[in-house]
Amino acid sequence: MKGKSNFVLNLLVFFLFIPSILNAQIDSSNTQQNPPQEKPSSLKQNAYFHIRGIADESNNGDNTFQIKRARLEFKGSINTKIKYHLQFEAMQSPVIKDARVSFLYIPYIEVKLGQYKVPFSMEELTPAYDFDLIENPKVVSILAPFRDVGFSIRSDLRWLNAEVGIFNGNGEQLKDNNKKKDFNWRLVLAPSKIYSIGISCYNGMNTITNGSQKVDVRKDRLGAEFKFEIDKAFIKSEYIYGKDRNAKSEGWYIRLAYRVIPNLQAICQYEQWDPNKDIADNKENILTLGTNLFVDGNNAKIQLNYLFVNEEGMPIKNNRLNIQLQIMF
Ligand SMILES: [Ca+2]
Ligand SMILES: [Ca+2]
Repeated sequence: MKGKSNFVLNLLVFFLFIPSILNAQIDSSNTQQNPPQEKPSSLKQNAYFHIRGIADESNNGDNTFQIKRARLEFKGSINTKIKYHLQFEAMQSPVIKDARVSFLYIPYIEVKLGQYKVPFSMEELTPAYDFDLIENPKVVSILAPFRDVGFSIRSDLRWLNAEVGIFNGNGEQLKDNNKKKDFNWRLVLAPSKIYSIGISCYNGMNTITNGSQKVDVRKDRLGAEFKFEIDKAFIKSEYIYGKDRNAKSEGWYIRLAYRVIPNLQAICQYEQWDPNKDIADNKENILTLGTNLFVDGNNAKIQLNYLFVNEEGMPIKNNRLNIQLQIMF
């Protein structure tokens, strides 16, 4: 796996730098005659919050209203070559979610630095105000690496988007607790505007405390994703495999959505989650039926989801109803 990863990394670096070298040559001749005009800085700020209601039929499940998110976001650029993104979660005391700077000095190349979502899985990389459903599929919320501190290099071409990154491996706002850095890449091909296909890979090392001993354990992830989108409908699907120490887990989902009328979207998702591949009959199969009512686009949106949760072994009463109001301004 490691040999393969290195090979793919070399291939990625090769593809990432070819266009930049070619364009650097073209640009160097152009810039002598026409030095680029620096644009004034820009700032786009927004805030959004989620008011959620949950009715879970299981004995110890939630039956509650809650404020799920209250986020403040500042995005913009200092000049044509430096962009930034700062996001706070303000539910209790403010917590930094994103603190990222992007350098755009090389054509087609973005160098990102700071704390942000690790490039892995299209669902994980979707901002929370754009989620199709109230909850992420279980495989994404459990296996996909979320935000971390580090840096990555991204190249966005018309039909190819590639990103390679190195992160602490410990999550949001945490320093590294070992000498190893986690390595990650994602490659998405979009040969046409209506569909894209991608793969993500993550290889890391977690240091855990076992009694008085510190032990290094591997954390590996492999993901595949597919999206097909036409005017009123889309299909999205992802598969993620995870290995933590020797435990292997995996899951997938397929989601269909259709705009019944311009303001109303109907969604159906089927997902499967296997928390341990070495144990039989322990998979969870969840069917989610949902609607999104766009009262005012994403600025005022009401989401209603019902989850039919089916266990492979002994069935449990644990279906649930989620309702969420999103306000964004
Ligand atoms: Ca580390
Ligand atoms: Ca059940």
